[in-house]
Amino acid sequence: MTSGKTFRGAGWAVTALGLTLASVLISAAPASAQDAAASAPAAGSYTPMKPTPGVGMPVDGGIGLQQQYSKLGEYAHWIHDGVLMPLIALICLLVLVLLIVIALKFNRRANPIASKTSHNTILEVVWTLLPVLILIGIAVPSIDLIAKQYKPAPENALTIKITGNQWFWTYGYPDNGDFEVISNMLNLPGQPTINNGVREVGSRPWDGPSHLEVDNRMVVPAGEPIRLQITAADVIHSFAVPSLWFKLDAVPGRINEKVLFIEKPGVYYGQCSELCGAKHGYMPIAVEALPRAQYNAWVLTHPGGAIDGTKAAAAATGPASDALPAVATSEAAPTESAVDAVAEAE
Ligand SMILES: [Cu+2]
Repeated sequence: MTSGKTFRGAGWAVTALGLTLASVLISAAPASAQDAAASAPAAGSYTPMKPTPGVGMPVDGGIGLQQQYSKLGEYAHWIHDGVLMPLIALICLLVLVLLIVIALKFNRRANPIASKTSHNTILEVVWTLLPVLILIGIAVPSIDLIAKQYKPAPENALTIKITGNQWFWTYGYPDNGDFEVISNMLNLPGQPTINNGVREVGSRPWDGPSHLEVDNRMVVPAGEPIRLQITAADVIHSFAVPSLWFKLDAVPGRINEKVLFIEKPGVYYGQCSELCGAKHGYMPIAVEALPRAQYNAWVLTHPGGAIDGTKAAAAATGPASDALPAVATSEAAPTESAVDAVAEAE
């Protein structure tokens, strides 16, 4: 009994000494280091989002533009469907009616003696003015759209650097610790391998359509302007996502810049749209827009990933493998609750 008590007493003494030492060390540490420790973000987590069928992707039998998920896209969609198509349809109908009237009323049998009229002032004024007015009606919203498309991003916008390569995309995040994501098309079951070492489409619950889904998506925050800077490493490619009204050429030795604004979270698919070689048809684009908090968590899953200059504790000490940063996450089998959470978020 006595020895037990002594042992326990010694234990307390050691604990107390340890606590004292720790408090001395903490109080001796510089204040900034303490602040950094307190505000250091926890290690990130990420389960890829399951795309909604028909959203941000082509649909079977679709003939119009894809449903738009950006303000600019909605405006352009309205110009196309609300202004241009009705005008073209009306002009075509008018020409068709005139052709039918002429064919029936002024043929040799119905109208044996041809008119010798060569001038009609009112008619000439009308057929000159009417096309001018139509063209002005088209030019006003068109020029407005062009101006809006080239409006630069606000100063504090997140910058993402996109590089086209033969035949994959890389996405750099200079504002978030300058890590890079390499994005390859998933292989197609039962068909020749397109990308060695990349899994097959359909092997994960969040996989989207074949030919469009990739191993590592370009993840972005939704509801805020993003500055996309686009270039290429070898030949000219083109970064195009139809449902986000976004298409910009990726030219070697040159940086093209354009603002991307995605209204709501989701997965949006596109393809390289500049003939760039043998596997041009196999370098799709998958953009995953997440709420800011989830985007931040995704950033922190990457070694070197940082939010506002603060690196994640786990990520900073993680393996120094920048080549395929998201592989570990995407290869891990998702827990049931994680999949449910993604499903609920939709
Ligand atoms: Cu390409």
